[in-house]
Amino acid sequence: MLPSINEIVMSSSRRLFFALSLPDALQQPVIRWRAEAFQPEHGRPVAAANLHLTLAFLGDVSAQKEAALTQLAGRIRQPGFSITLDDLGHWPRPGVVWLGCKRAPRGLLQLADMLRSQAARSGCFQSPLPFHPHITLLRAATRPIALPPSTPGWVMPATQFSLYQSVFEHGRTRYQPLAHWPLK
Ligand code: 2AM
Repeated sequence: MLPSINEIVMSSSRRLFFALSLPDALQQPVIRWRAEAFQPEHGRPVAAANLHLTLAFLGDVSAQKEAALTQLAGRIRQPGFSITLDDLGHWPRPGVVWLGCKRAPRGLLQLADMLRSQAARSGCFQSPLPFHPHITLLRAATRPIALPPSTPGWVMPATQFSLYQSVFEHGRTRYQPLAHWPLK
């Protein structure tokens, strides 16, 4: 049977997003703390290598649009910044427990705003909800949870941002970095 137009379009598109990855040095402290703070029934822990803060979600993007967005991202000139990870929350509807910041640094807001505007202008649907910077720690967390009163307040340096592909294979989601750009 011949593939439908939809199947042809989908096969040449990739599910992409711009994000800051959690630096290697913070991955183990965060997952050790998470193991103490949460029980297995609270939700499914996100793999250490997948921990990231999304700046702009692009959805399924054609190769042509991906090339245009990559070029625009490469033109962004911004200094680095640090994010204090001192906030924690639970969104029961999507079933997400997240780590975030009480005060988002201006650099983070500017970078996300720039990438989200470029994405919108390129035709990628952007949620009308305000940007809420967060690192998803647990998924499938739909039941009520008593959250720990505080976090250790790790300081996360952001020295680069990246374009990722979300790849679903063998029943798992993996985030494949495609390109990085320095913040300096
Ligand atoms: P989440 O962690 O809050 O689920 C890759 O899927 C990344 O893009 C995740 O960080 C995810 O956020 C985010 N994401 C997935 N779908 C999205 C959507 N429709 N709008 C905004 N962000 C989305």
